[in-house]
Amino acid sequence: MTFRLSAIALAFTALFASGLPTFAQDANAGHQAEMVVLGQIEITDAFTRATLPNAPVGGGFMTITNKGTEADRLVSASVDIAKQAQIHEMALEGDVMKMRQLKDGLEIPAGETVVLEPGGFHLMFMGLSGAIKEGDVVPVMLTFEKAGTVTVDLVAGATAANTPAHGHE
Ligand SMILES: [Cu+2]
Repeated sequence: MTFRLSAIALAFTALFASGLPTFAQDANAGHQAEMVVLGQIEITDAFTRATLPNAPVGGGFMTITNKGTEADRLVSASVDIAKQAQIHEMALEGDVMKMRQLKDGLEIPAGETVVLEPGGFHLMFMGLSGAIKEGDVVPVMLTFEKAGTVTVDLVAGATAANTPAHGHE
């Protein structure tokens, strides 16, 4: 499949490209990501990616499961290393990959699992104060509408630009 991408979309794609199924495991190698439990919410496989020097943005990824019988919603996130953390989705519109902020947050339906991953839902750290280096641990504070607030450590894996060719060309 060929995607037509603008230069900006291409830069984001480099950061969030999918097609790296082993990445989450690699990111957590030697630092087994613990499950974070907050009420009925369970968070696993949290990771970020190293950024190139002077990169303006970084990404946050994780798996969120709602064990409860009522829907909850991830309404906001914050990190110390960036001016703000936004909740984004990335999706194909036609054959163009677009990303947009979810201003109302991200619903976690009752009894379901929502995955934040490269190429899909993600946290986006806007205005990084410095590069994220591989192996860094980036604490991110997440606020859910019902479950409340919790801090999750994101382990930084390699930057996408350093990984071997993947499925976007
Ligand atoms: Cu984004």
